[in-house]
Amino acid sequence: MSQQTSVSVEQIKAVKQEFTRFMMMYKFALDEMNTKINILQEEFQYIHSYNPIEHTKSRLKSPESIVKKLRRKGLPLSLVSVKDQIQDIAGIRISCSFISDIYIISEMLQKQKDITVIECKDYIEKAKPNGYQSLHLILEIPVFMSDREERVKVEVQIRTVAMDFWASLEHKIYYKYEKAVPAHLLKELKEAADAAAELDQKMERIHQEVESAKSKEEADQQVIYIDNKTLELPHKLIQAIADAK
Ligand code: 0O2
Repeated sequence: MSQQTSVSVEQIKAVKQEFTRFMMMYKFALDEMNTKINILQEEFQYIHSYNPIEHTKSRLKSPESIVKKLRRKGLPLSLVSVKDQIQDIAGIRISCSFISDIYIISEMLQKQKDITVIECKDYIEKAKPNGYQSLHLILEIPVFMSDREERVKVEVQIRTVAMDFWASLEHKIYYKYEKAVPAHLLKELKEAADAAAELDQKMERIHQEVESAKSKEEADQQVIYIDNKTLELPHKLIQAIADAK
């Protein structure tokens, strides 16, 4: 059944237009941030010969979720309060293989000149009581549109595949039980989070050992890899560049 409304067709049209423009700003911010992440990923692959990012997922918060969040926080229903108070309209989740990659990616993003770091929450250093682990950044980037420049916030969540696996299951359970999760499941979830954290630490140790062996091997090979091509570096060139430093 459609809701009774005193809003005219013209008003609805105008609001739709305004809201679309508003959300487009966040869509462009996501596009920009995704481009930044792709560049970092590709550059990292060349330098370290492995891909630090398993996958990324981005989303715009739905109008319904925006309204729910405003209500939950007791904020007025207006675009101004959305822009000022809701930090995750645009969200990107980056899944990495190893814990060290999370901090490398985070550093690389935070160092970029056009990015302002609004907030950094480290739930890896200090997990939430339920076991949730992730690194959360609220970053602000400029978005250039035809008639104006806007500074737009993007929430970037960086975590390992194991942390992501756990968080997805916990999220599903939380919603299935409408936030009243039985105590035995909470306990099992916490144990699963501890097991995931232990696995991440073990994988990190193995990764560090393999990386240090790889870097010794690579120093002996006089080649570089660009655009999937192997290019031989003449010894004379290596010598000259090394001497010039
Ligand atoms: P959704 O549907 O994923 O977007 P905020 O409410 O964002 O203003 P808060 O709660 O201090 O402030 O932010 P925090 O701690 O940085 O968490 C924000 C997001 O992290 C959440 O967004 C979740 O995506 C994720 N998150 C945080 N804690 C947990 C957790 O215990 N389990 C899982 N599975 N995810 C978590 P939303 O808006 O709550 O939900």
